[in-house]
Amino acid sequence: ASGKNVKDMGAYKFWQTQPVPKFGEEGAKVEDGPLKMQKVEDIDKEPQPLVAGFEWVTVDLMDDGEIKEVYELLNGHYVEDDEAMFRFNYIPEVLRWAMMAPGWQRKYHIGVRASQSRKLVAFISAIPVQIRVRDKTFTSSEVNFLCVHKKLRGKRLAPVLIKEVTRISNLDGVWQGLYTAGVVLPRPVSTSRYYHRALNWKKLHACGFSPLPAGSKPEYQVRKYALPETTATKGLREMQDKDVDAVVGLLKRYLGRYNMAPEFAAEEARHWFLPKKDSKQVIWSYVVEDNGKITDFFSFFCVESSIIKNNDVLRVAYLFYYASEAGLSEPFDKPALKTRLNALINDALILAKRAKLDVFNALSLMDNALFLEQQKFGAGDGQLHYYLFNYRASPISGGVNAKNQL
Ligand code: NHW
Repeated sequence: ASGKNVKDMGAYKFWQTQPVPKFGEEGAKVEDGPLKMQKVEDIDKEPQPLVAGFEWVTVDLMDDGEIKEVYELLNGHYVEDDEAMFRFNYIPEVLRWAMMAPGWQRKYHIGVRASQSRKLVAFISAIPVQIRVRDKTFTSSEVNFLCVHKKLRGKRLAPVLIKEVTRISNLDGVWQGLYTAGVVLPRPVSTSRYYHRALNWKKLHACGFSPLPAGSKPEYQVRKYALPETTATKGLREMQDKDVDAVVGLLKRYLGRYNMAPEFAAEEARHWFLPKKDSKQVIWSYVVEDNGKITDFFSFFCVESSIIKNNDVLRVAYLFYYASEAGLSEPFDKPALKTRLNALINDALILAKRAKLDVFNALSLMDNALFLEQQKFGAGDGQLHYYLFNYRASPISGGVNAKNQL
């Protein structure tokens, strides 16, 4: 999470020109809403020109050769940890899942090529999402995979890419953006911390991810993180296509407890949660069925990280969405939700281990504070900041941002 940790807007030459809230205004009592209003007819019809020798392209992610080029750019140049030990390794299956969600359009898979060599040297993408902030729901472009080749860093290409994805969105009548980053920019709407739970402690230790705590021994650590072979929750099974509507309904009610959340249409839930059986598994989703009723749901996905020093990969599970009737009782029953989430997440850990994943990550958001410690997650160094573009919203607690007091 490098970058300027200063809260001086003048330090942000690009961001100070953009419709984003400024530091220092956090406490001001203002209504949530757009910062800048524009009309489609006032938006440039053409992209900003690039410096000589480079040209804009759109990338065809259906094409195996082109997706491989995006894969290779990100594999060599995308996000690393502070010590440059690990770098995300987004395999094509994950890239397609992330960038070809319902509503995707090729024009949002924006690349920059070197004119002569045709090499892909920069990339940015977006997909449309429905996002609810408090009681308002709006369409926004969720921007991801911004990447500039290491040799072209520091040349102000990132702002040009960001302006291009903004222009394409605006021409579609989309005026808001949503994105996350490890770096501090003006100005997060919410901030979360990463937590990690070892599944394969030996491998995590060998690659330098998990240190041996002072006074401990490797065998103690292995024992600490041991998990049963089989899950414990009665009625737990893989989510199937027939569960989509029930999951959407349950999620809508459960996510209603938070100040900021996506709204999933059935077709989106199908895309995000049901594994594709014909390619490498990216997403795992489970439901609990009790007398024909879906009472609980959880999901996790896998993104590999390259271990830079030895050409191996870590298979990292990320907790995705979950929901439980236990959080929806009136009045709210916090101990009941805590017990239920611990049971569900313990089962998620068992299933992730069975899928040969090495570590399970979760953020300090949703109701995760109710299980992180008990399930032996440890706080990481990384933070994840959530941002909205052209939308002012008073800050949303990143810890546990449920409306119920937890
Ligand atoms: S966050 C991951 C971003 N990617 C990486 O970290 C990969 C490794 N790094 C790189 O490739 C998930 C480069 O370092 C990048 C910057 C490309 C990051 N977000 O070209 P210059 C996402 O993909 C600002 C936003 O010289 P560079 C979300 C920086 O503060 N801005 O830098 C992406 C400075 O501006 P300032 C970032 O190192 C969301 C300017 O870039 C940023 O060669 C995008 C410097 O540019 C970041 N992660 O390239 C926003 N990192 O004001 C979408 C740096 O300080 C907004 N910067 O002078 C919404 C648009 C849609 C709106 C719809 C209406």
